[in-house]
Amino acid sequence: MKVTTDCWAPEWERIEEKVLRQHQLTRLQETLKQATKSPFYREKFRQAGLSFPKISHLEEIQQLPFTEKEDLRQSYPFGLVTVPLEKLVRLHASSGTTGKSTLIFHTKKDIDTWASLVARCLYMVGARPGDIFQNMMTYGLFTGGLGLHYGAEKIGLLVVPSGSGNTQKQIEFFRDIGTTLIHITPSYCLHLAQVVAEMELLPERDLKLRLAIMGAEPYSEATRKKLEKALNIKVYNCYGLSEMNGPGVAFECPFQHGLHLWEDHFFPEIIDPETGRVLPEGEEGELVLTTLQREGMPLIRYRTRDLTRFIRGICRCGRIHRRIERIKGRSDDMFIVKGVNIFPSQIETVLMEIPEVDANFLIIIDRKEGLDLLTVQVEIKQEYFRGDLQSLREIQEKIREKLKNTIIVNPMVELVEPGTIPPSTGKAKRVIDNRRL
Ligand code: DLL
Repeated sequence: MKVTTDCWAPEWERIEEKVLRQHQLTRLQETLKQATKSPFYREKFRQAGLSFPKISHLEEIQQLPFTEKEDLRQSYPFGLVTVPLEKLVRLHASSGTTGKSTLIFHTKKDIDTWASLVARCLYMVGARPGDIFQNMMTYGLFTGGLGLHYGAEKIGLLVVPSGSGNTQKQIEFFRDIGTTLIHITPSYCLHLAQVVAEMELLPERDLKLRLAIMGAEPYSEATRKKLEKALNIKVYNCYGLSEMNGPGVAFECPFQHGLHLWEDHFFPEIIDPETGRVLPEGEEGELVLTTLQREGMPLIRYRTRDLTRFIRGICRCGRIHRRIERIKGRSDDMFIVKGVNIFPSQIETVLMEIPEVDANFLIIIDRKEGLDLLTVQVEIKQEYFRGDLQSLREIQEKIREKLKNTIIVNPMVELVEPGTIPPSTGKAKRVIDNRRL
């Protein structure tokens, strides 16, 4: 593989460790000063007995209280804002929340900083002027659309803000204008690949796609491989959350051994979600992030609920920004069946390694007579429905066995034809837990 190690922002991407840590400390001190301008943090620090928190070593951040999603809800709408209204230029909101939305406000400087960060990510994986970038993420309050848009324009890519949905039209664009780069959720991309096949297009013959940026939800290596094969593209993982701007918090470099978390913008910690203690490097836990560059709404020790670990050592690309492993899932995504903890990503990993499985699956949990029942509906490629019943039964049994080996619980497996489960064009909803209804 030809690997590009060029940087968009060499002064930050090639920064030395010592200089980076000093920069983090300075930025952290400034961030704390800025945060205290918001009513929320003034009160939070007062309650923690810190009238003005001072930090002289990075480790001292551990003495500061966490910020949680619930804090943002309680402070709705402006409680965490640190600048006058006339300095704010953009509002985004976190997806998938119940009750009050989680609002994030940005100044002009925040938006510019975010765009530069995204440009860094895209450039790192080889996006260059001349690329045609179809941004197939929802534009709006969700950060996936606008977040990548400005970074891509900054590099000078030709941006097609097509948004999500209208899949056939999107594919016509691929063909007619020669799209080379897409940004899409993995679950929507699985559906896209299905429609490309239905339209009888051969990616290597009919399309010019070469790169896909994928994130906003967890996906396994098996899904990546499946999509790379189906669309003849290279897939790069992009992580982010609205509370930390959105996409671009961490991104894979061409060596694809974890995602570089941009430590000049965010101070990361991995904690034990139960005790809140910072874990030794390499242990899996919850990612906690502090903004280091944000002006309009800095966040201190924000609990992401995302589970990951730091990968030890320096990446072969030379960037010293620490890498995190692909996100396993959110601690609040985990469900318990018959006392066993299960993440949807475990089920996804098993299914996407099975060649007969098509694009989509759904996990349904019921409780009957006090017992939990786990059903996994799986779309199987059309050709297997043309065969005999016995071979379908064998596929069903194979899936059940493989799932049971991984998740311990014995699931019921239902095989369904492609297109039976409504496809998602954004973040997929994989679990229906009827016990919670
Ligand atoms: O999903 C921001 C984003 C947009 C990231 C486009 C990447 C690409 P939220 O809607 O606030 O923001 O959801 C954030 O999505 O806490 C994770 O649980 C999950 N998530 C985001 N990226 C990944 C990823 C956007 N690469 C929540 N892998 C986060 C796994 C991801 N989970």
